[in-house]
Amino acid sequence: MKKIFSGIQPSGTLTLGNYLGAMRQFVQLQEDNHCYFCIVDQHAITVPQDPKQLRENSRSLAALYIASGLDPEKVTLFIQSEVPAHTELGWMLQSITYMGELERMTQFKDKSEGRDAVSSALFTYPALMAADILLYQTDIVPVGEDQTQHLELTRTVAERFNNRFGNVFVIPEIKIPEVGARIMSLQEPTKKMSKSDENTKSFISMLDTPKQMEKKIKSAVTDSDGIVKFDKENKPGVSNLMTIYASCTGKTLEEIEAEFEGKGYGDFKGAVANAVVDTLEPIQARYHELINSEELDKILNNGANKAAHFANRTLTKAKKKMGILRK
Ligand code: ATP
Ligand code: LTN
Repeated sequence: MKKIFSGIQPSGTLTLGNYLGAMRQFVQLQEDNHCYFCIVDQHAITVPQDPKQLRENSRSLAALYIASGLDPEKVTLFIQSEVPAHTELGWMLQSITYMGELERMTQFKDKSEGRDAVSSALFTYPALMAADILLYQTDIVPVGEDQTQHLELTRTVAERFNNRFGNVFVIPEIKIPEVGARIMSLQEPTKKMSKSDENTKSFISMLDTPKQMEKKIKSAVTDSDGIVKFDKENKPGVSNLMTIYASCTGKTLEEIEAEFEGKGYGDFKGAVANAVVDTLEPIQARYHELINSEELDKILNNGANKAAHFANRTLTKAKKKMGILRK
């Protein structure tokens, strides 16, 4: 069995992008792998968060993981801050990660742009992400395409540690879905759909009502051609809606082009909206059953205990090699 690790930030309600790019892969992987899925609240606080909202978002994210089909008997689901090994190893890895490497991270550049005060944690964020992954001797990290650069850095840092201090870490591989690895904003289709976007019309939240979803898709930016054709360069808006439709229905891009030949964007958008609602509605129903249940707390407590047990073993090995344990 392979080890799988992935994390999602509780920085808002998950979007359709998070679901199609990341979460949906998790559900498939749980069947024949050892899976660890984490709510990375310490990554979320690298930009300002309202404390009450953050607590709610973490709980809501846990409920969404389960509602999307993760079986708590099969996977270990936990909150990052409840397993202190993450920040401990994160600090150790910061000491072998270089400023130049962190300066090249595009997520840091995007998130720091235009802010007056940028936290030092936002800058060192990738070292904590590397710790998340490496603590579990992870073989595969399922993520959306935007995380490729962070994964490369994780591999570099793991190799550097192993070479300098002796073999401790498995070098992980990235896994990106074939369709849906990068869902774009509905309002600016050259930018990725993001849950922390100020313009709520730019994303579909996994908890939007069917009416809201329909409204957002109907007002998605397209072009004036009126032709449903996949062309990312010249028709980014239509291509994004086609990707969403393909991901939700399993149809190929060619099948979609044929289906809407001679029809306008009105029909097309209506079909996309129906497909999205059909995908998210069953998840929402399970979510509402779970969100206030004690079962959710039990799952998270159990998850943190299981994760800590495994993580501490790797942490101790790494500390010994680095010379920061007395014996
Ligand atoms: P934020 O907007 O707060 O930065 P985010 O939604 O971009 O958050 P995360 O919560 O950290 O990012 O992402 C969780 C997972 O969802 C990651 O694997 C990421 O690659 C994936 N993901 C995020 N946005 C998209 C998207 N637009 N399309 C596909 N996958 C995505
Ligand atoms: N950096 C990721 C979130 C994240 C993550 C991880 C993903 C933190 N730790 C470990 C995979 C594995 C993001 O911004 N989407």
